[in-house]
Parts: sequence; structure tokens; C-alpha cells
Amino acid sequence: MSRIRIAGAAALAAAGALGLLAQPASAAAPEISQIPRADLVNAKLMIPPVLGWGQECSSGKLTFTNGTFLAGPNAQPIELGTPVYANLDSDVRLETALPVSCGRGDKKVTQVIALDRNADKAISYRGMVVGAQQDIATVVSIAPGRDNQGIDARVADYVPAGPKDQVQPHQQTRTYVWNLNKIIQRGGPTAFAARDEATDLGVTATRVAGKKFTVTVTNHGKTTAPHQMVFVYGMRAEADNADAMMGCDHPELGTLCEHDLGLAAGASITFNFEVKSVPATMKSALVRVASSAGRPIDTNINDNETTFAVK
Ligand SMILES: [Ca+2]
Ligand SMILES: [Ca+2]
Repeated sequence: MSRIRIAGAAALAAAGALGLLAQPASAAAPEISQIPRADLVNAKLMIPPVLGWGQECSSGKLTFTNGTFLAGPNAQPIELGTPVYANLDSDVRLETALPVSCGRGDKKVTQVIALDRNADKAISYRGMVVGAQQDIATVVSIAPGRDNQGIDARVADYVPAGPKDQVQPHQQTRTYVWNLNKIIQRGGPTAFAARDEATDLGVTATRVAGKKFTVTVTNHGKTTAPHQMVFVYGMRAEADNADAMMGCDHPELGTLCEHDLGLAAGASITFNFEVKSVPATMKSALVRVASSAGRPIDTNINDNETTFAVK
């Protein structure tokens, strides 16, 4: 106990001797606009929507708990990353750039927001610095820009669906600064090199027994094919490959399943389906495969659909 008291007194005396106590507190302390992570992790923060994720990613004024916001057990968690301090506007102080992620595991999309404090020291939202916009799918990391002006963001053009995804994201470093009332890109490349837009998916389907049938998707193209969609017309069916399939929806026309992992050139993947309901008059089913959102474009559509006997 006495040791601590002596050390404390010695430090105080030393600080006084150096004249530190006479200086204004702001000279040594970080600017209040540099908000420590500890002040953010349980704060109520304005989170902009993540483009392309719709309702999946919570947005608006969210109250965080230990750096996470979870709207419900099945919702995508919103997580706060490590803040970076850089000059994001016209005054000389360094503001706070904060990465905010939505999603689980590898399939996470990150955007960066700018924060400051207003006159009463409350955290204020200044805007989004960079996120899923134009050809950017996510922000991988950020660092202060040269001379602390703006931030250098490592951005990627693709978010892998998981460790098994064979599509590799391309990454670039782009610099963003505040210019008057909006953020602009000041440095780095402005576009990603175009990916190979051509693919050639093919599909075969076989009725195995009773209500079970298999669908095999093959990539006949020269490069890895990203997400694929399998459509089984006219019936309700479920795929049991929980690992490979993102699940199946049942629009009015039949069953739509998404395979979210990239499929390497020459590779095949087989899905086991079980029929849940089939119209009494239906004798055969039509199966079609396509790239999600129609890209990349299939160069040979002749092998993209097939039929199999239902009865
Ligand atoms: Ca500033
Ligand atoms: Ca094809």
C-alpha cells in the first residue's frame, strides 16, 4: 500500500517538475473526436443500410451490446470493428472512422462510417465513408491515409460464401477524404478489372426411387462459376445438402434453390432432392440451372435444362 502511495507521489512530483500539470489538458489528451472503442461498444449508433442486403442487415439507430447488435436469434449480427483516427473533414482534428460489419463468419460485408462528437460531447454520425457501393462488395481493412488525411481502405469485389468458396476476391487500396459535405475518393484505382463474364453450366437430373431424385450441376466453363440457381418446375421439393445449398424457396412455379459456393472449372456437385408435393397429373419435371442474377453469362444454354420422369 505504502509503495503505491510513494510511486504515485513521485510521479506527481515528476510531472510537476516537467511542467505537465501547468499545460491545458487538451494538449496531451487525444481530441474528443477520436472516440475510443470502449465508448462505442455499448453506444447507440446510426448505422446506414448495407446496399444489396435489404432487410437482412439491420440499420438505423441501433444500441450495441459489447460491440454487437442482434435483432433476433436468426438475424444477421451487426458488429463494430476497431476504430481508426484520421482527419475526415475540414478541421485539423482527427475524427473516428469505424468499420461496421453485417453477417456471420466469412460471409460478412463491412462498411466504414465516420463519427465525431458534437458540442455536448455526444457521439455524432457524420456519414458513410466507404461500403458496398459501385463495384465494391466489402471493405477488408482500413488505415489512416498519408499525413492522417482521410483513410486508406482495402476494398474487395467479392464476399466469399465460406471457406469452401473457390471464387477469390480481388482487392485494392483506395483513399477516401471528406470534401466539403461529402466523402470523395482521392487516390487508388477506381475500378476492379473485369472478371471473366463467361461460364457454361450444365445440369442432369435422375429420379432415384420413390420421392427422391438427384440433380447434378457441372461447370463446363474455363473459370470458377460463382453462385448458381437450380429451378425445379411444377413441384415442391427440398434439397438435403444443407452444407452446399442455401435453402430452397417455393415460388408458385416450383422450387428454387441456391448453391452459394463457387464451382471450379470442370467440377460437379450433386444435390439430393426429396419431393414434398407434386400435382397428380404431372408426369415429368423440368430442371433448369443458371447463374444467380444471370451473371456470368452462359455461353451454351443447350445443356442448362433437362427433364426427368416423376412417375
Ligand atoms: Ca477533422
Ligand atoms: Ca450451359
